[in-house]
Amino acid sequence: MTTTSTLQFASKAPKAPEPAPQPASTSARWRVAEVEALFALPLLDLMFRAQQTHRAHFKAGEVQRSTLLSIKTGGCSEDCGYCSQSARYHTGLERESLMPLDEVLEHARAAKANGSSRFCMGAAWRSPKEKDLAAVIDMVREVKKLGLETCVTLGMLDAEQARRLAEAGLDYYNHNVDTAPERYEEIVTTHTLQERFETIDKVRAAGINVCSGGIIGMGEDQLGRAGLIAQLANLTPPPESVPINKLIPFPGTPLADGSALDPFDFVRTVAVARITMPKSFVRLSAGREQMSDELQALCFMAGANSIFYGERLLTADNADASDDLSLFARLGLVSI
Ligand code: SAM
Ligand code: DTB
Ligand code: SF4
Repeated sequence: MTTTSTLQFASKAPKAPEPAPQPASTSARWRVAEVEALFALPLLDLMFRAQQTHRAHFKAGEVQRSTLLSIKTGGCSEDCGYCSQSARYHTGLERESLMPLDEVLEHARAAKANGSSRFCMGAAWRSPKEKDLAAVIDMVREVKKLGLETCVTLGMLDAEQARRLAEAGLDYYNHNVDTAPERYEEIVTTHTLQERFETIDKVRAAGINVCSGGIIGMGEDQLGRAGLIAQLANLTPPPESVPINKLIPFPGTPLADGSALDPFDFVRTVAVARITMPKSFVRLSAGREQMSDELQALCFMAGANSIFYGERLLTADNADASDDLSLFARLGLVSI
């Protein structure tokens, strides 16, 4: 080591990172401009802050694993522009009716045996009909008996439906806000963002944990990502679980062509979610199959502490479980 280089280095003592913006008071809402300012931080400062926040609330390296199952596939009345399951688009997806209970339980047992702690059942409905809800309630009861946490995503609920799901022991309800408020109507026209919030409120009032997040890579800019994260962070309380999906472009959907997304902007979104929702589980969700190990490692450093685990998401392939196990081993991650 030469003295010159040491001296040069010492003369440029690292400056402490600029304090990043915080909401004005503890009860304050995050203003979109404050969240945008987080996005604008140099990546390494943002990552440092996200790690600090993460370590203040979670054990570093512990990652929760959820397994997804599509219990009713395709034929959905809604027109969500990203979705392979909307009946309005020709995506080549075969419709399937509601899966029988014994088949669901087979998948749930396999998920448990593979080390998942939560089993998430998804149905392509605008909202569940009475007969369907009764069947899903049986599924929730029986999956819970296996010792798994339960999550379902069934579309819009009324208060009574939420109460009955809670009574069956449902732990989480997934209902994403998906994008910034300004863009919602560009992506979906058959229901409103306000209706999404109403369902989230009913779920919360019934005592069920909320899982709500969004999709990155639908042509939004940094302001759009800030708008998405701000509305999630401003839920009181923020969702217990925040899935950050990367758009999987499906041929036949309006978003089939996708849009260019700088992978670092995906990492930034995870980091900003971590900082603004310090106690929430932030889940690295759809799109992981296309991500390199290095990109996923950056997402874990940015504060992601949950993944979907298992060969399938709902209709799309997920990252290989064996690749995930090897990645966990290489990164020293522990599943919880
Ligand atoms: N019908 C229910 C609903 O809309 O809430 C549940 C199923 S829906 C498929 C659940 C979530 O999956 C969506 O809100 C969206 O965030 C995500 N998703 C759907 N298609 C996707 C895609 N092509 N790429 C990334 N995420 C997607
Ligand atoms: C969420 O935010 N992502 C999951 C889960 N919640 C239901 C669904 C991802 C779906 C990806 C596309 C597909 O498999 O059809
Ligand atoms: Fe797809 Fe859910 Fe929208 Fe139906 S409501 S089109 S399943 S995202």
